[in-house]
Amino acid sequence: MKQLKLGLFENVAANVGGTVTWRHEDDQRHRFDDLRYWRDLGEVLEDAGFDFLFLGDAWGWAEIDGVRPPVATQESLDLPRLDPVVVASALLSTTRNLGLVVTGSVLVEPPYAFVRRMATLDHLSGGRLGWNIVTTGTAETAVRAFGMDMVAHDERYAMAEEFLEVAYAYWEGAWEPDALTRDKRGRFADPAKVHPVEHAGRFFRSQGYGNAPYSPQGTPVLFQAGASTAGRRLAGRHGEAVFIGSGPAADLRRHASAVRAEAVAAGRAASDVQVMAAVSCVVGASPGDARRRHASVLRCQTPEATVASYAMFTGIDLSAHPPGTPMADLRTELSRTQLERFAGRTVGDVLDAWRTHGVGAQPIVGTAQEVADEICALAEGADLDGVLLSPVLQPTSTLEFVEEVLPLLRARGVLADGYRDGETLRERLTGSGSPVLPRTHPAAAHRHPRPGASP
Ligand code: FMN
Repeated sequence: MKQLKLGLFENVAANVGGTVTWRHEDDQRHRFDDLRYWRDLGEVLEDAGFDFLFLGDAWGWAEIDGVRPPVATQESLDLPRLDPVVVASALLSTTRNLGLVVTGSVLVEPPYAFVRRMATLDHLSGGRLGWNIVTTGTAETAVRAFGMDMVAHDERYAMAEEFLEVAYAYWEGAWEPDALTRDKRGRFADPAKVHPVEHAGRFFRSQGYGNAPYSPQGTPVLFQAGASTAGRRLAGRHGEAVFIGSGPAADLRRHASAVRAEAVAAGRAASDVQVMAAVSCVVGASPGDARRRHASVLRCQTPEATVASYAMFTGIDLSAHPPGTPMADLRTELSRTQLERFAGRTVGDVLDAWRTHGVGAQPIVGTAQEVADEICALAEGADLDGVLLSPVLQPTSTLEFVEEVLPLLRARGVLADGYRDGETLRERLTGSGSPVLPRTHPAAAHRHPRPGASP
């Protein structure tokens, strides 16, 4: 069995992934705005040898037919939420090895400012930055806040393609890696190695010089999680670590090979994409103890919060449809994944499933041994390169995993014993031996001298 990469999924908010857990006595996410909470979590992850902390993000909020349901605020389903980039920066000085992966939307902000922010984090972290490219789950409300018109689902992916072109032009092409000489008796930078960027496309225009010089990884490690046809295409073309959500191993295996096939179709190697799935667990001293603990989490959910939470991701009010309605009858321009993953099921089934795990993975509930067995079976069955732990309760579930499950996975050789060789997140995650993207990646076409150009 492959040795798995390990990340942790979190959001800078009081709840994560569409379920309500902040009320639970063992949950600390209500401290999402407390620096100490984040630093403690970063230390736990670094000590345990996690490859990265992944901070999800969204800009929008829940609405049902244009009205924000009070339950969304009462239960903190969506807001308040803080900026993951700032939280990641706060962890730079308290971690040395942990990768920091931040979510950034291609929909609401033009590339130029975003590119500098990412490069800054990559410089200051010594090449530990990853970017989770999202077209934005809660697009319909987010665009209003930014004074924009709604962009349809597949158009958002076309925007993502173009956003990436602009970003690569600045990250890879604006400053050559050796442009800065910092020679006190000579020059600071070599003008021959600093290039203007010209981009005029359908969605973005940008002309100028890059603010930030070439960073340790050039382009941050590219994470992606889109599950629709357009999403998989983007993942296959650009993604280096791709999340394929959760579900039965056979479904995940199909999804994983579809993403790898997209990579090959784009001229990359199947192994250029690390395919990862989300896992969640509730660990108990016995199976009965684990079930009791899981029941205590489920008691925090209410039917109103479940309906509002599903609407937040899809814009669909499930309470307006009889429970027997096939999900295939419903449509969305928001997250298609959250509709398509329930193909063949009814509205009633989905309300039930959403109450137990929201957008995330159905938790594995059992003893540490059982959880380790299931993770191994899933990873092997789906041919995964890694897993993204989505803790049910924070930090309780993370600590349980670290103390009880991690040693079992290490003993089986499924997880590396500490950090892998390499200074940068890319080297550790991909094992490529290089901190920058390979020549087969579309970003590399923006480097100087341009491939095929005379020297
Ligand atoms: N979408 C976001 O807008 N923000 C996130 O932080 C985010 N994190 C995700 C993490 C994981 C593990 C997964 C599986 C998905 C995540 N998504 C997030 C959703 C995807 O980026 C994508 O928008 C969603 O799967 C819908 O895909 P589609 O538009 O291709 O249907």
